[in-house]
Amino acid sequence: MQQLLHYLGLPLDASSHGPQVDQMLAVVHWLMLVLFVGWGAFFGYTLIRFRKSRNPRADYAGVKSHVSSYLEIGVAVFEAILLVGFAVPLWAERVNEFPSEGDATVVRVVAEQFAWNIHYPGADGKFGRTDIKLISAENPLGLDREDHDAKDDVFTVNQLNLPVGKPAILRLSSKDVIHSFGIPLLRVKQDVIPGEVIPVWFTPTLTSVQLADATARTYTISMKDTSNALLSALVSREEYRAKDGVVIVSKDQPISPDVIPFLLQNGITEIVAVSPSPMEIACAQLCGLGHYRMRGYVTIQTEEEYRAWLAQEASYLQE
Ligand SMILES: [Cu+2]
Repeated sequence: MQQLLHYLGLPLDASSHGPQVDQMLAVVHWLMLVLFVGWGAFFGYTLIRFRKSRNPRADYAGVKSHVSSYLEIGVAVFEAILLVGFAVPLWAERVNEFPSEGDATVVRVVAEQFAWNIHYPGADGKFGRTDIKLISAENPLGLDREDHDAKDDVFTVNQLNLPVGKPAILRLSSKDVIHSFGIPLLRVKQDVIPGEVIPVWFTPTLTSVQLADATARTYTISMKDTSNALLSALVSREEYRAKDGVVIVSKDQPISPDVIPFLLQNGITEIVAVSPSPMEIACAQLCGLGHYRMRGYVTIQTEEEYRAWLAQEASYLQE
């Protein structure tokens, strides 16, 4: 069933709790498949069994057997088991068993129409004071730089970086309307409500590089425009050189339609490519006219890369 779900569009899982969510999805889909086939067959049976030619007069007493009631009870019991045995324990772990903040990466995520503001506490690990009156285009969080704790705080817009293998706690809030924070690859989705701070947590298990390797596919190139339009939205996962050694497409670079003839001239007919942003934050709540562009990018790094990135972001503060 998992294979089938992946085939139908279930993305790869890149979080430690993801397998439980996927198992739940698989079990629910099995139940739905059984119900669909079962009730469909039952419906077909009743159409034929109680057809007009065989039953010219209505039977006002109706069915005496209790088989359908027992079936109905059986389905209800199975659904109760799904709920109590699978869904509730899974959800309880998500909302009750938060890791301690000392062992986690803690980040604030402030949604607005139509962007995700990401607030890192900086080296001191403390989030600085924010004030609604200080909010401006340059200061979307309203961070009070006079506040001692705020001096080293770093923020980004639509770019969430996290270290791999370490729990991440995200404190979600909204400046305006209800949004929904969703990262399908991390099996995370949570509505973001103005006036409330709602935490979510997860542990990423794959770095963005590993994810790119896992999701890269081989594409056959040709002179057909349609396939090349698709390719131009991707980046190459490998370097491709001409016969004389000149690089035609570099690794991690976009594949421009202009280079396709050169690739073909050099006997290259297949190219390994991947989405430039394999992991995205999608707003999953219709939040206004710009909802479609409320998209953030997630980069999962090794601990060292993450620290280096944070240090680099912090270095811009001095300038
Ligand atoms: Cu939104």
